[in-house]
Amino acid sequence: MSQTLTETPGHPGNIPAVAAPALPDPERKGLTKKEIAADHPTWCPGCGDFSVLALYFKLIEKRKLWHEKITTISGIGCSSRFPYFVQAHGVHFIHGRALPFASGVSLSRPDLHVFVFSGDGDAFSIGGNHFNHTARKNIKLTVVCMDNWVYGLTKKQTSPTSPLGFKSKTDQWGAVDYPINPMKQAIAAGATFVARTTATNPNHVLQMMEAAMDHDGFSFVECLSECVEFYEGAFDAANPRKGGVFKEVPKDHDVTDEAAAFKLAGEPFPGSFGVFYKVNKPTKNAKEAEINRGLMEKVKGLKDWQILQKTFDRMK
Ligand SMILES: Cc1ncc(C[n+]2csc(CCOP(=O)(O)OP(=O)(O)O)c2C)c(N)n1
Ligand code: SF4
Ligand SMILES: [Mg+2]
Repeated sequence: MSQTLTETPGHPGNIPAVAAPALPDPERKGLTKKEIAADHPTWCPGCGDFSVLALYFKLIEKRKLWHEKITTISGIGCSSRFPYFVQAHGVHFIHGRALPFASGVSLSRPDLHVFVFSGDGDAFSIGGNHFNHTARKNIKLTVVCMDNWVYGLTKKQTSPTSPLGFKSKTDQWGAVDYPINPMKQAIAAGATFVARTTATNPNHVLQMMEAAMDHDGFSFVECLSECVEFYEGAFDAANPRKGGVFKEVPKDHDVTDEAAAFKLAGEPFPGSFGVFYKVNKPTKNAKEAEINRGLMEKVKGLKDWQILQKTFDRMK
């Protein structure tokens, strides 16, 4: 992966990062899978989501993310059941609204790793607006979209990523609406880290989640995750065990080149897997922290009630 990171024109580069990831403490043991697993997942046997959960546990184990340093947030959907199965802080929030909640957590707690697990419907249908705005604000958090090209939880409706012609309960004669391309959507919205993986390649999923977590900004990972119940075989063409092809992003791809990333995103299915786009840009977290530092400087030495009094005095 090319790592020629650039500063985006027009953005000052002097705003310090505020993200303070948990540092491994040699005195403290990392969590075991038994300690991280909260409940038995209620997904259908064979669902791709199992793999993503197992790899999240692996990531937590590998990076020694203790309970109090991670938060797992989701909306509603089969994929969004995720936080139930993780023994750490987490929220199974409203359908499509995981990102506003996660933004609040990220902005107020820079010491936490904030992960959002969503489905294609949750992220790009009802939550599409939030997706665009969270991305453009470059809020530090990681979104893993478990894309199965269908609404699984509600038993087979067309989703915004369902391909043309897909027969579902809402499109009995086949889908007629052009699908969203999550990778193009993320790049266009302003995400500063955009990657693609598939649940059938565990090492790659872990690699992408780890790289996303380490990115200081809004990171997005599209993870193909098969719904064996309502869209069986959807991703066979990307699975070498089913006669498909798993092709990694070319070694010479420049991850800072937006046009090149767009080109990769436009490849016909199964396309490429890996990091398509990654640039460094000041986060909203850093910018707000800077404003707060300036304001705190102005009221230095004052007690809380005196700060409040000043506010009331200004209103006179
Ligand atoms: C406000 C609201 N609207 C609609 C629903 C019904 N609903 C629940 S999950 C879902 C779609 C799930 O699809 P997706 O996000 O792709 O997740 P999957 O189940 O496929 O993992 C819908 C429409 C809801 N729970 N709340
Ligand atoms: S309905 Fe589909 S997405 Fe939901 S648990 Fe079953 S296989 Fe997974
Ligand atoms: Mg879905």
